[in-house]
Amino acid sequence: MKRPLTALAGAALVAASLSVSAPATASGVSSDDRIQMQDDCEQVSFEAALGGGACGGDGDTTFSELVSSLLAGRPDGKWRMHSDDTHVRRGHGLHITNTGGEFHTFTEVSSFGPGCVSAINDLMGLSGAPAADCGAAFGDARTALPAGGSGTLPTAGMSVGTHLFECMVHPWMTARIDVRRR
Ligand SMILES: [Cu+2]
Repeated sequence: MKRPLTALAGAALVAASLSVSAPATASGVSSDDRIQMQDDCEQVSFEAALGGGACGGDGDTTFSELVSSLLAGRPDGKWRMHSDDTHVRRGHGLHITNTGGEFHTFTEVSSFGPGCVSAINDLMGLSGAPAADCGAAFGDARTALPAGGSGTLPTAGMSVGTHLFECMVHPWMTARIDVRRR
């Protein structure tokens, strides 16, 4: 477990550094469609494995339980993108809130694939290039969010049709959003 833990700690450091520049809360426009990035990290075990700041939530799933779920090929479903509605009217914003305890991203990808944390990819048996550019994904303050963070992704420039989004830390956290003309 040495190598995965080390790489995961690296991801936690990325998260910690990003939390310094946490984005401002969105304007709260009521027409925005809302998406929650959720997890269930248990703080003591996650921070023992990954370092302080890795889990700011009050979840119940221990670090080893999460790792076991990945190794078993059944990634824990409490790490997920939750949306009340999977379509958005073009022009409305996608209001994204990280209600979990870990750092997550809501990154558009052309197809679902590996994330940016090689240890997690390895645990899941994912190989190949990340599904999105990692620097851009982690650098987008609208969608790369520490625990409690929120941001708004505008849809005015998006094409009508289905768009795929993925957390570039936890690649099983995915969403399909249907952008509609009206
Ligand atoms: Cu995530």
